[in-house]
Amino acid sequence: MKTFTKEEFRELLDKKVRDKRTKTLEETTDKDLFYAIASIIKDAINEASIDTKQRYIHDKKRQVSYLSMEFLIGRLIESNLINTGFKKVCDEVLMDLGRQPREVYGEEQDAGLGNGGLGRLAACFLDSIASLGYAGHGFGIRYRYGLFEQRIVSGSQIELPDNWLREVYPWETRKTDEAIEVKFGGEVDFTVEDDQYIFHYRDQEVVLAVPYDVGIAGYENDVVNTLRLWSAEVPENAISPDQHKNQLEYMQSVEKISGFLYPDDSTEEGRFLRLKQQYFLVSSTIQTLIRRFKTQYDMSIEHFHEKNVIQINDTHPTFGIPELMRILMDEEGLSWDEAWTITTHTFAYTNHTIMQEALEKWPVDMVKRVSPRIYMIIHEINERFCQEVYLHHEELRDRISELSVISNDVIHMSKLAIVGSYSVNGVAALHSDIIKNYTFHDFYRLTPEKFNNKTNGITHRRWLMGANPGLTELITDAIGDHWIKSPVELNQLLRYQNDQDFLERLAEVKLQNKKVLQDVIYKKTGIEVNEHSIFDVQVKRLHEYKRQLLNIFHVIHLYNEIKRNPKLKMVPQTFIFGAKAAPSYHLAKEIIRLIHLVGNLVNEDKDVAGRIKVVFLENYNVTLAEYIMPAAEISEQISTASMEASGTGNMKMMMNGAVTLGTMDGANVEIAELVGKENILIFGLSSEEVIRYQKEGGYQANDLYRTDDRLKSILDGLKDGRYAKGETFSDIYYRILKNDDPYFILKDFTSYLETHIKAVTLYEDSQTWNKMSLVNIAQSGKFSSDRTINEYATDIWKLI
Ligand code: GPQ
Repeated sequence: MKTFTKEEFRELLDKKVRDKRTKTLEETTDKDLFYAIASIIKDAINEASIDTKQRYIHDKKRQVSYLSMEFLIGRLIESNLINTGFKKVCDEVLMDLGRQPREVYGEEQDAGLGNGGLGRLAACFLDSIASLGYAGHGFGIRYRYGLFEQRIVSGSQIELPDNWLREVYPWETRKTDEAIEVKFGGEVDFTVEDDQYIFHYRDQEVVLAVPYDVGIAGYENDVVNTLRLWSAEVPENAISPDQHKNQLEYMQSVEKISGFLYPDDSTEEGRFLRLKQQYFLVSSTIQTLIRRFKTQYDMSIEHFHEKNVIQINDTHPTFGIPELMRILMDEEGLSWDEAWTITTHTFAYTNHTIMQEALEKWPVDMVKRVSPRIYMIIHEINERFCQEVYLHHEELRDRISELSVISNDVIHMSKLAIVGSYSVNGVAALHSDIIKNYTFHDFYRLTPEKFNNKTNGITHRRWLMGANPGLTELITDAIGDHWIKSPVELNQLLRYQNDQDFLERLAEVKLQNKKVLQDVIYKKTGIEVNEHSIFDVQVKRLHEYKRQLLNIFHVIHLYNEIKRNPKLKMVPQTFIFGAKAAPSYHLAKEIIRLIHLVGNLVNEDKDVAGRIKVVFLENYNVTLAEYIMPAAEISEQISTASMEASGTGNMKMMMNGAVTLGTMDGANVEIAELVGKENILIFGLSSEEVIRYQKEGGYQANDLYRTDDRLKSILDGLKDGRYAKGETFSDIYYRILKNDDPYFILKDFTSYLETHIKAVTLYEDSQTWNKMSLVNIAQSGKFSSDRTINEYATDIWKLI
């Protein structure tokens, strides 16, 4: 990558603002500067992207395609500045101009093309793939509207459309000449010629998939890979098929395919649209990969899998398996067996959940409507698979109905993904064990060699270097900058465990970051928080299994204690929440309302006198996370054990020096192993205990409600309106007492409480706490997504 002196960069910036914004530097707004800087970066990225691509073609590189319905990118400007090496000079030039770099970079709209962890993981992976120099590209959908913008009105969540493309998105390039036709619906029949089935397709709806490419720059290595986002358009000159009234309506119905991330799944129409999105992504992507293979590699199609691996991010892109079969057979003329060998050597599947209700299932009828040929192929895959089990795996004969991909006219996508892939991985050690021993145990018995673990990671370039420059500098001052290319070397920091001076500097960095967040909180909510209070943070999607309810129950308990004894001495604590609830998830929305109303009660009560405060930050997104993670002190990772596949917020906070207060779930288990039990706060049931209760029963929430006065008071308050000026929360109350507390909130309450008391005691001894914080940072190198991607590249993708 080019390097610039300050003078050169300033000159270039001057030229760009004149050229792109018809202004002089002096006249520019922050937005003008943002677009001018983005344009400078993009020129450099484009150059490097051309070189990277030519090198891959020349070397006939084996490439990985990461298929995901979600990429939760956030802003790109800072991470692009870091990776291209322009950050320092750009910051300096802006400051010379009397501008605040953070304000200028803040002009970028978040690209929120994902819901939460799964989508953010995909974005971190792209950063690591490029930074490690692997040939790998992302494929997703360019949703016109990303994850909704959350507003809170009288404590309740309201969703607004996320109009992220209102202005030009500076990082994308539209590639009309590489558009692909995706064909939906219609009918298929076949004729037999020379013992070969020939399939004939009729009356299909043709949709044009137009790619928008976003360059993904590696860290100071001149590598630029691509994230290709598909947009749905009406093909030129296409005329509305009969069922649509007019051309405008037809265009709108086509464009809907890339209209919204996660269309409403509470209606049949919304679910059908989601299915069309999935097929749209895989068909356009796989057609492209086949086309590239044929033009760029001098090999026959039988060798496709030697040069391509397709990683599917959860089951959402699983229709890629029958789609590749279809293209290989119907368009490339291969036999079933030839096509199956190639397909099952191409796909690798990552599972991200064991929650039964989240395992995708599609009704046969719906799949037939999207593509009858794809359904036919799935049916045939399953017939042959069941036959194989029957004939060659006698020990599993009585399990065939459980193994079958299709049952009761429903397609089980995880089963299809396992049958069609050569690798199946979970995202943390515990989760991968649960998959093998419980969720997919029958498949594990059948093909144990497919199953493996790849513990998640996060890019330390965004989550440490980008979000926490103060800590980055402190670390580099102490141990040099080797850790940037080799994050496990953060463990060199362990040398400073007992260095009082260093620990104080660490605490000072944290305090400064808390002040920055304090300011954000004040601007967004008007709440004044004490920067010396403990910043206790739970930020993640709102889900019952993540147990934000347990957290707010604890707050209610503290409030009750203060009311009972107004003189109670207490270390000040600020409980910070950020969470979006799925629009149709009623209970999740009720929990948001509860957090708000309890927050109002606590924050306004004179008796509390600032000892505890509750902050709910509206519209939690990647950018907000970049302010929160560096300021967190207690990282709440309190899912019901066995239910959080991995978690990645836990890693982000650990890397920024927070201490985890959590259950033995997901990647928390690995955090605990690394830092040792004196540097983490663990509570609650183990995953085995939870799984045993689920299977065998034996836990009754009502017993605890009756015998524990603290719980009785908290729960009764939900019904009598005492927290919320008469407003009640009966649905939450009944969920716990009538549905028998499916997430074990009451069961884990006491140990959660005790662990908080322990946390506060440790915090009061600042030397001890700072040391705990340091050990967490020092051991966080494992959770760089560079480690994760090296494992994928070696064990699954075979790129090296
Ligand atoms: N996850 Cl299946 C999502 O964010 N969305 C999903 O649809 C599914 C999983 C999360 C999972 O809950 C977290 O535990 C993981 O850390 C994350 O995926 C990335 O693997």
